[in-house]
Amino acid sequence: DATDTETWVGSSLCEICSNKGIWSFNVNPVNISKYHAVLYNLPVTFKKPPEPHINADPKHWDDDYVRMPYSDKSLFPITENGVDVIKLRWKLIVDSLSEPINSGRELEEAIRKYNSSLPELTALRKYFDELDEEENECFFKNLLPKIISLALQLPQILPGSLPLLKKHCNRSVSLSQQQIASLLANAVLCTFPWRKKVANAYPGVNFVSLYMADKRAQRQNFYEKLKCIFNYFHLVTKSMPLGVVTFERKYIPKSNIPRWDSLDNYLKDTKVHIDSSGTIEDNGLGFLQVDFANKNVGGGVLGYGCVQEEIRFVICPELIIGRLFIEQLTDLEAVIVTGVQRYSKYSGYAETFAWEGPFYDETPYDEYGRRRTTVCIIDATRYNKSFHQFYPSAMLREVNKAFVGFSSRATINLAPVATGNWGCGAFQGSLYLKSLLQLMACNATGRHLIYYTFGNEDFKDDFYKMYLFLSKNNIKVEQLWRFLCGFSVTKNSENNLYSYIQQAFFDSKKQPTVKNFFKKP
Ligand code: AR6
Repeated sequence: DATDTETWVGSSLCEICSNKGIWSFNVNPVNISKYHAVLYNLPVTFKKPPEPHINADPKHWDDDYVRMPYSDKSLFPITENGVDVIKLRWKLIVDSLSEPINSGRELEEAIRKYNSSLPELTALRKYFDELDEEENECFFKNLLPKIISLALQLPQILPGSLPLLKKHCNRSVSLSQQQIASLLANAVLCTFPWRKKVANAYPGVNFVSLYMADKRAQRQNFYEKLKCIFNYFHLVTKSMPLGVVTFERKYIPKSNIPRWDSLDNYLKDTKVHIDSSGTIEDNGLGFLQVDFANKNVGGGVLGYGCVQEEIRFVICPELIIGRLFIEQLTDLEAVIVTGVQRYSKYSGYAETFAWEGPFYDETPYDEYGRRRTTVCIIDATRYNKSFHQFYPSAMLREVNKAFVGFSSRATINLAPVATGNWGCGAFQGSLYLKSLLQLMACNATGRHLIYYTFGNEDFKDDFYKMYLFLSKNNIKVEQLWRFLCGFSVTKNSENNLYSYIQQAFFDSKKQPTVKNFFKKP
């Protein structure tokens, strides 16, 4: 246990990492297959950005692949000299972005030339209005031309077919950081073709929704997000990162998920480290870092949100590109992203969030050329009425979701999970419940649990006391699950969950079990 001055309780990080060091954990390999599209040529050498992979029959306008803005099937109607004509949209994009652009207003005009019926891009204009002359000059003379050039090189940088990661399909995509940068440059310039209504299951990546924000109160968040994004482009256009990133969609059908009411693992076999200071991204180096996600990955990153997920996505903008090809998550699905880099420092949270300058990420690379940063995207459920989350079906949904996110094909030497108050902020879930469900999922997947309570000292102590109680009494997962289901019937306040579990355990010792009670003599 830690000394009095420490902010953590439980096992030390050294103990959890078995003293082998945090960079020793198993990683998922990059092996080209039907299920893993690798869009660059192997191996990654770090001498220059990986060469793009060219498909024999590239798909750039297809229902199973991302529709590329440069596809010759992408057409756009315009009126030229009073006549309606259909133009190649990519040509319009190239022409429009090749004209001089010196202000937010001109940038907006340029974007309008290849996007019909756009709303007013108020936030974008105001952002530049509020910068001083020197900052504006620096952006329009220096950075914007580089972003445009990166965007317009997309046909050369990413000539391959980029598959959509669709619902209920276990599939991975690996892209070079340069390919992601070029895609993101296109997203910032809003060049991606708009999808038909049926395809709304993809979150979407064009930045329009960020630019059009007009709620004054929240505009500050937009400015800070834009600073993070422009800082990313500043860094990557100065020195292009040479690594790669893998996005893996995971779906585990119910039949392959343990039955929680018969899982007889001891909870004490899972080690916990609970810290009231620190954050997942600052302190979770080498661990499986949970993103408190929305089923539309990235949540409100290109809109009004500015909590854990949105902040993570703007400081690590490579995550944002997932919105282009990751279909909305369903209950038994998660996404694992390996290799993203962090580019920005920040302070504050939600309305006080502020960009604090560039961040130089020194996370080492794995043998496949990815930073050893793994993000586990799992979306909790939003609850409007607290007691809804204690329905067994609701608890099952959450514990299964965490199980899908934490599970791995590897069985030994798995990184611990770095998580915290998942689903307990914007989504209003109960800390007491979600911590136990995450503990169960860690136990079932063979990972230890590192939990950041985000400043909550009382909860750090409460959760640890509960953990000690479960450990000392040799309580198994199945038993805990039954106590949780028992609690749901009492309709008790969530604050009483831990004391209820203790009482239920003592009662189970005293009384004959329900099964015996009903046995005929
Ligand atoms: N590290 C550790 N803990 C954190 C961190 C961090 N960096 N940031 C926040 N917390 P929330 P949710 C704690 O509300 O409830 C987004 O819009 C802090 O105590 O982001 O699952 C998504 O897109 C915070 O209150 O997650 C979804 O739409 C708590 O974690 C929705 O929010 C929960 O953070 C998800 O909401």
